[in-house]
Amino acid sequence: MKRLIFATGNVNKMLEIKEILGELPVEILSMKEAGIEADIEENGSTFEENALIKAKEICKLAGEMVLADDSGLEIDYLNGEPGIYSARYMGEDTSYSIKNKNLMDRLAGVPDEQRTARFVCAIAAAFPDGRSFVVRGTIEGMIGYEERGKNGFGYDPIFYLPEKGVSTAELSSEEKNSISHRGNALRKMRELLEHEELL
Ligand code: ITT
Repeated sequence: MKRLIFATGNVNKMLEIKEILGELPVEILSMKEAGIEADIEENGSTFEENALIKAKEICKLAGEMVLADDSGLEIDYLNGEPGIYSARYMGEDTSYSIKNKNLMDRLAGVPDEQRTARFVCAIAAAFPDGRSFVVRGTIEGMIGYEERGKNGFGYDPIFYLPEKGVSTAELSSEEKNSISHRGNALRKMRELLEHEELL
């Protein structure tokens, strides 16, 4: 079976990725499982650039097909913050309960219609022959007034889906994957790879 290395150090992302790409006829490995250790500087200015940087650098080290995810939360009232800095917002080691509370504090008094936000996910693929591809998936929602739910990770407890009346941390992993930014981007990437006969 072909191998596919996913260039992420985020275990929660990796769980979602394995669930979504699970039925593909490839063996999906995390960097750790592939025995690759690297700390890549994400110095691009868009999600797409950062995903491509991660995929290409790990592809050079691995010598085989690599996929990478760069994702984050864009809050319209905060001009798109934390955006590509979502993991680094308030420091990588700061807990998400503190980050989530801080974002809700910055939106104190802001009415529902101005609390719009989206999760964005760029997925890049890089091949040893130099070819690369990148796709984007999004999910629209709003920032809530309290943390709700224990599933998911990161900013999920404050990201609400108004039409469902729940946060993405209240969804099961199947429900989240079927509508999420990462699910949407991974399904696009899967179609692209199948169409290009790269799997
Ligand atoms: P890798 O670079 O190793 O993949 P990372 O966690 O540093 O891991 P990113 O740079 O892509 O990944 O940052 C993504 C951050 O955006 C992530 O740490 C969360 O804070 C947030 N995020 C992305 N997808 C999310 C999701 O589905 N639910 C909640 N928060 C999410």
